Amino acid sequence: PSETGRVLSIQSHTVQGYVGNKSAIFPLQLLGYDVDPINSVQFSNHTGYPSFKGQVLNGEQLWELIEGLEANDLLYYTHLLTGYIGSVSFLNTVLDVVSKLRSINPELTYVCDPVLGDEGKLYVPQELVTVYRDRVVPIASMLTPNQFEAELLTGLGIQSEEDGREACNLLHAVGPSKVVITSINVDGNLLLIGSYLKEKGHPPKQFKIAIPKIQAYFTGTGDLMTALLLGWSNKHPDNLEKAAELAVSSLQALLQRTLNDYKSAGHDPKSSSLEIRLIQSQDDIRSPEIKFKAEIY
Ligand code: ATP
Ligand code: PLP
Ligand code: PXL
Repeated sequence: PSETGRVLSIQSHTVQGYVGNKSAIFPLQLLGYDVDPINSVQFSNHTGYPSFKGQVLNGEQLWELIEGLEANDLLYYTHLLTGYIGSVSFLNTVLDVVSKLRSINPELTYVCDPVLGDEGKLYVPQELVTVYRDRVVPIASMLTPNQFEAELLTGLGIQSEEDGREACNLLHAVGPSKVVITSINVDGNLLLIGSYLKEKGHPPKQFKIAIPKIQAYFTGTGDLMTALLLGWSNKHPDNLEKAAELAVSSLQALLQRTLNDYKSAGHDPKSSSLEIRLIQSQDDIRSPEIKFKAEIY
C-alpha cells in the first residue's frame, strides 16, 4: 500500500463541535489523505447536549450519492471508514457500499468502528448488534470496538487483558486481520489491546498500551482514535503496535490540552462532557512524540 490514500468516510456531521466526520476528516487530511465525507446525519451539536436539531440521511439517500459518484467513475477508494450508524436500513446500505467499492478496488480496506454503546449501555437499537456481528464484522479489515462492543460482538465477558486477547482471536476468526480494543478497564486504568495477523494461518501478534485514565468525560475521542488508527496503520502496514503508539500519543496530547484549556478558563472538567481541542492539536496529530509504548505479548 502507498503512504496515503483516498478515504470515503461515512459518519455524523455536527455544525458545532467535533464528533464523527468532524473529528475524523481534519486529522486524516493532516496525515496526507484525501477524505470524501458522506454525512450520515447533520445535527446542530452532538447528542450529549440537552437538545439537538437536524436531519438524518436514510439508506436510499446514501445510495443516491453512491450512484452519483459511480456515474462519473468516482468510486475508486483505498479506504472506507464508518462510525456511529443509527438504523438497520442505513447499515444494510453501508454493506452494499462495501460490495460496490470492492467491485472497483478489491484491495479496499474497510475500517469499522462498530459503535453500539459503552459501559454496559446500548446507544443504538438492539437489532443493530446482530447485523454488526453476522454481516459487518466478517467483511471488515480493521475493527476498533471498545470493551462493551467487543463483548457484544463475541459473547465473551471481558474482565482481564487475557479476555481481551481472546476476544481479538474470536474476531480474527470471523474476519478482520486487525483488531484494536480501544480500551478495557482494569483496576480503574485503561488498557488498549491490539492484535493483527501478519500471515494467514499464523497466530496473531498482540500487544497492549497502558493509558492513565483522565478524570473527565470527552466526546468524539472514539471517532478520532479510529481515524488515527486508519491513518497510521496504513503508513505502517506490518507494524500495528507502532501505529497504535502514534495514535494514542496524539490523542493523549490532545486530551491534556483540552483539559488544560478548560481548567484555565475556570471550568470544572468533571462537570460536563468536554469538546476536544482538535484544531489546536494539529502539531500533535502530524508529528506526535511517542510517549506511550506498546508492550508486546
Ligand atoms: P466508540 O464507542 O466510538 O467505539 P470508544 O468507547 O472506543 O468509542 P472512547 O471511550 O472515547 O471511545 O475512547 C477512545 C480512546 O480515547 C481511548 O483509547 C483512550 O485512549 C482515549 N480516552 C477517552 N477518554 C479518556 C479518558 N477519560 N482518559 C484517558 N484516555 C481517554
Ligand atoms: N451517545 C450517542 C447517541 C452516540 O451516538 C455516541 C456516539 O457514538 C455516544 C453517545 C458516545 O460517543 P463516544 O463513545 O465516541 O464518545
Ligand atoms: O462520537 C460519537 C457520536 C457520533 N455522532 C453523533 C453523536 C456522537 C456522540 O455523542 O452525538 C451525532
